[in-house]
Amino acid sequence: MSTVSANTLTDARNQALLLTGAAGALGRVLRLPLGRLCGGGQSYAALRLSDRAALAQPAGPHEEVSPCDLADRTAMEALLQGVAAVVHLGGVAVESPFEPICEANIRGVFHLYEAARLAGTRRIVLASSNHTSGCYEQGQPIGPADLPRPDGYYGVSKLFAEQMAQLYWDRYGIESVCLRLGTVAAEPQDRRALSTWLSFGDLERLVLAALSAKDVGCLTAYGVSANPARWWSEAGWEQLGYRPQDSAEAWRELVQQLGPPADSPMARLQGGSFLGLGPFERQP
Ligand code: 15L
Repeated sequence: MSTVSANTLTDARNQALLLTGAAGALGRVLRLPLGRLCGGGQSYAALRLSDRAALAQPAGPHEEVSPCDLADRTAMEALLQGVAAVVHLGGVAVESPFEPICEANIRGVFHLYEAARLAGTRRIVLASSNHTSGCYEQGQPIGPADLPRPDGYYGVSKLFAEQMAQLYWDRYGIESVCLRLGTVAAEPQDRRALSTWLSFGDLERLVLAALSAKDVGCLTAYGVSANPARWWSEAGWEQLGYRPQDSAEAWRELVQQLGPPADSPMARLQGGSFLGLGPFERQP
């Protein structure tokens, strides 16, 4: 597949970096660091912020606010115009009934990749999730090459997104980095998070690495801090240049007793509390 030429790199400086889900918890963390890549001769001309919900802060210098519903194909095509790269955080972020997941995470990702293809967007950094493999036992080491074992519709939708990323790389040369994020939070809150925690600082390092690494093609990596108790492999980190700097271990004494009862699937399986959600459909 083609690599980015010097010409197209020049073009990126006249184009926008798009952040979807900008009003959400992760969007609020990433807005500032992504903004530093934009304007004043930086990598991109502007940071385009998009969400269905209103943003807490109005647009600053080199920021554009473009509200958009992922389920609206026409609006998505307009949103991607002039966009060189995307950090896609938008969509449903928790286990939910199928219909809203279908609209935002399945139809929405189709709209995103189609709009990116039409606009000539070159790279998408996708917030995938550890819930693609949430039915593995806690403690079992796994990596992106292992068989997916989603723990719900949300996990399935993230696997759909990862496969769309592969398809649009293989067929159309759009690069993607699919980040199977762990528990992004200011601090670990329970025993599971001693393994799954991704600090805000490491999230920032990971996303910036995923945007700037050369020739990634289509790459999937887990997103987790340097927790000694983590279950997920480092596969892909070297290629991205991601080196986590934080560790959940400092919170062990405080949180190791916190969590669901030991005999429940929520304590046994990697997906944690998501295993306690659903089925949402009619009972037999
Ligand atoms: C996720 O993918 C979710 O978006 C987030 O709400 C957390 O539940 C996180 O995973 C996690 O597994 O802790």
